[in-house]
Amino acid sequence: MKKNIKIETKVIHLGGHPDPVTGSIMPPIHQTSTYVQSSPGKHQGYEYTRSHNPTRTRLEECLAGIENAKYCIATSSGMAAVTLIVHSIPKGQTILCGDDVYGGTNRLLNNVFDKHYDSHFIDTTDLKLVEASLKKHKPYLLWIETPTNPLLKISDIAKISKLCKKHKTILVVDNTFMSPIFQNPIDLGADIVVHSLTKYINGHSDVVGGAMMMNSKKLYDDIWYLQNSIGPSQSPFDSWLVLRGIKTLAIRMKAHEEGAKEIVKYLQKHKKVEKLIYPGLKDHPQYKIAKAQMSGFGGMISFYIKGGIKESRKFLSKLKFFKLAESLGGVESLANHPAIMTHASVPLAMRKKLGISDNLIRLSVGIENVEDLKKDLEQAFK
Ligand code: P1T
Repeated sequence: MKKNIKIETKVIHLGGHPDPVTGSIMPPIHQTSTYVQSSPGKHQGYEYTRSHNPTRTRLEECLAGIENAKYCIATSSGMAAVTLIVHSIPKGQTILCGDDVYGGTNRLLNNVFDKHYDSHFIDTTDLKLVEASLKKHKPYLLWIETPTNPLLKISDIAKISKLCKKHKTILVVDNTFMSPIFQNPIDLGADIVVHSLTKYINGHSDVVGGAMMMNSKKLYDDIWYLQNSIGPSQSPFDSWLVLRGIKTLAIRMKAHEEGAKEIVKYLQKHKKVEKLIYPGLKDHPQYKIAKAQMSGFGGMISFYIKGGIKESRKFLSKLKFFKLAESLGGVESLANHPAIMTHASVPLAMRKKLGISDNLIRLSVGIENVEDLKKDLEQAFK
């Protein structure tokens, strides 16, 4: 059934079968830490909420289904999902990672897991470099974001997946920016898909959560073992909130994209914009790949404002509907200054090389009326 139904239907129905006891159409919140056993070891599949919880199970069923995967593990944050995956690598192995990733992912690999693994950061939009690095470093795992945070670079998932298979490297794709509505990395050959549920999937800026989806039972079992041992499982209430948020994911993503396209048109003509980055622009260096592997271009826009830190600060502090805050993907529009906020932990030399400079601004376009959003940007530019 799952394969034949469209994603707009999946987001409403997966994980949502009526409660067998009461018929309640919405799943109950199993706000419990433990479960009564009839005799030692005799239970109904649930022993303790760190290990399993029925509300979390509903969420995991839904998340696996919308990413066309067999298994899902829902975690207490996006970073918890990243941590569990990296932890599953045998000691002494090497990780290859895209050079432009969320600042927290960079920090985790550079400053936390550096005691256990070597990490190399490369531009994964360059397939020759990817192949050469796979040959040279023989990494256990290749981690990519596409589109990247914050520069919206696009990597070719299908081609990278083929290279990874050839070199026996696990390919992980962080799909947070597109959500399963616009991109399904498993279908393109990724071994694991990761999400910060905090963003589009929950969509209402009231939950921090993460998830990973995969088809391999071995990967699932190994990582679930770590989840159970280390403990960053998603709580029942937050699982329920995310399950509720997902129901509108399809219409929200379309509204985010519609708004973003209008804002892009407005920014394109603006004399105070030095450079605009959006995967749906024909002059985006990977436009063709974006068009082929994504079914939408999403709601994230990055641009360089003319000037430097002074102009960025002035613009950002004048915005009214666009709230100046970390995070993205909620119904409300957000603006972010990556160099000072989300990517401050990326080493300065790397930021400079990538172009995460003082005049780079990232927008997460919400689903407000787009004319109001444009007026907001205009008064801040003025
Ligand atoms: O914040 P958390 O739920 O732990 O998710 C981490 C994370 C993972 N992957 C990507 C692509 C992300 O963007 C994030 C978090 N990002 C922000 C908070 C941000 O403003 O970019």
